[in-house]
Amino acid sequence: MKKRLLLVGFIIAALVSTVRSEEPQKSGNPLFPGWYADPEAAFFDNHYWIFPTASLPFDDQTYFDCFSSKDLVEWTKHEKVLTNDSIQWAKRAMWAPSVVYKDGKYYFFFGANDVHKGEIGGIGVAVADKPDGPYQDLLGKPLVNEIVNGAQPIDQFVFLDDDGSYYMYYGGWGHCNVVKLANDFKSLEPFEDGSYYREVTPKNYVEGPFMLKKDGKYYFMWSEGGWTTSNYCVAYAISNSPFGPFERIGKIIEPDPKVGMGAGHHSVLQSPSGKWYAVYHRRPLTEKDGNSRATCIEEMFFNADGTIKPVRLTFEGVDADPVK
Ligand code: FUB
Repeated sequence: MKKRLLLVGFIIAALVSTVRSEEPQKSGNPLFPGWYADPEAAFFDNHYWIFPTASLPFDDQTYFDCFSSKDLVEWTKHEKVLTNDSIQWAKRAMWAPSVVYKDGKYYFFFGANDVHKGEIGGIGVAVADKPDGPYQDLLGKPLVNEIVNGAQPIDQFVFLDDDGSYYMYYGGWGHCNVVKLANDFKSLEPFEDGSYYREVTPKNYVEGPFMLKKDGKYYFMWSEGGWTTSNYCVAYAISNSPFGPFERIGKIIEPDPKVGMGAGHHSVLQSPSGKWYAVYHRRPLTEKDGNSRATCIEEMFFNADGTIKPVRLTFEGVDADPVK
């Protein structure tokens, strides 16, 4: 009898472990430990990458860490890939990376100094040979220092259009501008009408712009609400042009009082397998401090008419999506 019970127990344990090993591995949320905000997701060198803000008091935000993964589940931390030791004019508040690969180099755009009128700061650009740096200042000064159309020069996102044009969307304080980048990223290029800055601010825009082109349409996304509050969220528009107009369709990332609050400042990534992911930060329900922001990921889905389904906030995150 005892032997039979042992045998049954053994069979059940074997079955449970088989079922478990067939369950897909999940990323979990947050994706990695530590307070990290404004995550920019990218795919470089056959790895997934996330470049976030170190979510600390402004005076302590003098460096960037980044993270890489082969499957969205296991993440490797790369420490201090860019620090203000190599950006002489950046003193504090280094925020919200946007990183692009071009002609064998990686270009790391960032905001610094929480700049106000008459001060030095704004959007800078650094360059490296590898995604994990070390990055060095490209210009020795900000690329955009001035406040134009009321937009604080922060939260830049660099977008490559199909015709080879690099556009940079940026702006805090409720205003968003788009500029065209010169081929070497060392200056701005004028638009056809001779202007350098076009305001493209959609309704309710606060900061954190992101652009995605899919099926010939321009999907423009941004954050609304206050980043230290619980109502922070992401909304979007679809346009036929990179310059808009961007008619607000609705929210796609919202806080969930059962999962996390202050969910915003996101980016979107399509994996080699074709899945779409929204990478964003949120404040765990246990936290009150504005800087307690953690980087999370969810799968993102489009409706048949091209609109985006609201993203569901989860603790499980996404299934493993391995790259070779
Ligand atoms: O992380 C610093 C600032 O918080 C960003 O620039 C804003 O978008 C907000 O997320």
